[in-house]
Amino acid sequence: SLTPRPEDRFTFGLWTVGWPARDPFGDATRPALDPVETLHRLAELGAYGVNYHDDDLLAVESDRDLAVANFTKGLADTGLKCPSATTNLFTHPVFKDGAFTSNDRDVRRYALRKVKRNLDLAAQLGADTYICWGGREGAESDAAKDVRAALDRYKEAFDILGQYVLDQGYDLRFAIEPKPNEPRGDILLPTIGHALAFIQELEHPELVGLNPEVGHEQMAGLNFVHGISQALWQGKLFHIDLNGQHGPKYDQDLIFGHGDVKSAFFLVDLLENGGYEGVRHFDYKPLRTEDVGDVWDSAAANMRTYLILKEKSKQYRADPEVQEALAASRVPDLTIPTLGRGETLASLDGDDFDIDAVAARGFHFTRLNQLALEHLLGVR
Ligand code: GLT
Ligand code: MN
Ligand code: MN
Ligand code: MN
Repeated sequence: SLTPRPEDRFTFGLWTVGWPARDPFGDATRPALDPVETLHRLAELGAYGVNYHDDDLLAVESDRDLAVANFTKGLADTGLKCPSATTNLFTHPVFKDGAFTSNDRDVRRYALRKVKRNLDLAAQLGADTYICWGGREGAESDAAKDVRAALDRYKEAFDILGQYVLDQGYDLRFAIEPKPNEPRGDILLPTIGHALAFIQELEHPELVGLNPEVGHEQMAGLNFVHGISQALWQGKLFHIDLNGQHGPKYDQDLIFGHGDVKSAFFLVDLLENGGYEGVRHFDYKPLRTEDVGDVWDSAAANMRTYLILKEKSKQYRADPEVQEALAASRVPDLTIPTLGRGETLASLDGDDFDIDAVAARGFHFTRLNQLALEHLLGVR
């Protein structure tokens, strides 16, 4: 069915629907949303949960304890869950040169303190994933940042915070969210690949994985489905930010599927069949042109699009012609180990191989791609 239900495990950041649409060139076009109202609206739409930045909770109530109490009551009243949380380490001017990697040591110390406080809150709200988007960790000039020192400090931060989580006995894992640029000219850990390599250098690599965002990899010109495949292969897909983007330009945060829809199709196919067990999280922005009512249409559109693509993926896989085309393209053959049981490299010496005949064999990928497209376009 195309009606979202909590079992579908769709979640939204409070800052997504709550974005008042202030951009670098213009003022807000919508009022700030009360997080508690957001909970009720999303629950009505069939969502499973929300996540938040510490500062989002304070959008309309500046007393932190009261804001948290209201939010906790809102979760209980609506039955929504809060599976992940994060700290805002980018809005306040103090973070203008980054947080964990600011050249200013006082800022680095403050950032750790702010995160520690929010790890406590995340644990209290029952979150199991702590997202770390280091949007301000970076530079505009190579003269400004000793990147190797910055990576030392980045590692230091995760080592300290990881140890804190272990010492407190919290059931929390960290998920790093890569992004190549914006707001910094160049951001550290710019892609899935950079972040995966970084994690291996940490004291507790098992506590740290990824929260890749569709648009962020596409801003770097990278194939998101390939990136997610590798994150899954390395056991590091802890969370995902679904949205849309049209190629390398500013971060568009479009509704899921409103960017590269073919990539979105193969992404849903992968998430549904590739062993991903986390929530289906949307990190998008309702267009600045939209009014307060349109915001909820846009939230619903994300979930509906996901469910449509899930349906399409099932039909695609169930189509006998697709199965035949996959076999003709030898897609399933790639799962067969290259050497047989008991074989060694030396076993290959005796292989009889007509290189010209094999080179002449086509892979028939065109047919396969066209079949996928036709399923997506609804003509099959
Ligand atoms: C910020 C960013 C998003 C991240 C958020 C999580 S922060 O809103 O633009 O991509 O997912 O920290
Ligand atoms: Mn984004
Ligand atoms: Mn964003
Ligand atoms: Mn994101």
